Amino acid sequence: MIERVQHLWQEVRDLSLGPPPYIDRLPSPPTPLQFLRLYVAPNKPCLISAAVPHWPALSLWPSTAYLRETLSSTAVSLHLTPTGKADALAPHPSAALCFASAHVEKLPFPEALDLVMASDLEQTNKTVAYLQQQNDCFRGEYGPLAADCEEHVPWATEALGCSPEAVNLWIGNDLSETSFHKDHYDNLYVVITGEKKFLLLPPTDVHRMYIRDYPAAQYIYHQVLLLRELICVSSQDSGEFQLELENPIRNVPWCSVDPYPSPNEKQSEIDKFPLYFHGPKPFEVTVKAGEMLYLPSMWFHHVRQSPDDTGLTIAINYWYDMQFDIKYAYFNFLQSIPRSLFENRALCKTRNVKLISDTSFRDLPDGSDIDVSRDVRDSDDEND
Ligand SMILES: O=C(O)CCC(=O)C(=O)O
Repeated sequence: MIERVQHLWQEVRDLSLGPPPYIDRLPSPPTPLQFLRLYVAPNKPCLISAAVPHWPALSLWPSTAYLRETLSSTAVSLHLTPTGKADALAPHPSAALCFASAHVEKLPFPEALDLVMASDLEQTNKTVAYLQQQNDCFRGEYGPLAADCEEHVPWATEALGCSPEAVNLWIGNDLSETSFHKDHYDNLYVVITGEKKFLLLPPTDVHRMYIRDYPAAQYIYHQVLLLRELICVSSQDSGEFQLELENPIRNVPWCSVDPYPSPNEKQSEIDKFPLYFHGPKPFEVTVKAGEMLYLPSMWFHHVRQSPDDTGLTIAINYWYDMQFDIKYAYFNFLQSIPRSLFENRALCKTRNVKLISDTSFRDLPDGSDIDVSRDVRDSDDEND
């Protein structure tokens, strides 16, 4: 069985995706037809370079003064954690690992931004703040910024035949990280300032994510009122986080793999998750200011970020409802094959996993006149 599943991982790379870590790079937005044919239908990611040159956000948002003034009387949702990892696995005293969500606090934007910028993992009161809320927050909480971007991505809306279900804003810094997961949306992700680094695995690689059930928990931040003082007095004893399991217990199926384990945990993580660490490399892409990533539905993604000169990374993304079509049915079938059927053999076999074809570039389909190149800029060996 493992051989057949490995063959599947490889065949999608050979036939359609190309060799990791590269994805296609387009110099400018595709036409709706090109987008549909070359990327949506094959469920294949791409990076678009000059994606939104006309957006005022590109010149306005790198100024925190502009953001503070425009949102001076707006309340926004701030996610707080002691680690920078929300919606991620965390150790809990009464359960080995749980699925931990952030403490969410609604604050006036200028105070919330101060807390993002004051995020610190070095001090005794470790607190990381990330401005995000995946509930269409851009069109809700951030309404005063609406004129700085477009309401939708016109060529994507035409190709996909619907308007975005949600538009979300993300303001953070390098301390915030998003763990491996997948979404039931076609995602058009635009970075406005700073950079985002995505690791991507196609849905065919589902067994390599070691999805397991974890009990849901939430960080509770005590003495929240003192958060405001944290901005001014950084050494203030400002409270602490507790991780509370939901009662009654609710299990969340979540990816178990951390692709960047600490040096002293690296070997044990490799031993626990050999299908990930010994299988084909993930696709890697760094999305820079003004660029847009098309992240197809059901692709597993892990996200890290690095800030601009002001210390912030700002991004906006458009979630379009996915089609629950034959690909979804195939995915469910594949996922229903228990990993235990091949896991033990995989321990020894996967060390030899290698792509059959090592071609670095494949021809585009006949008749395509789209200007596309493989994105070689971001390859590195971090995941070796
Ligand atoms: O930017 C991030 O931190 C996460 C983005 C993400 O997971 C998404 O757009 O689905």
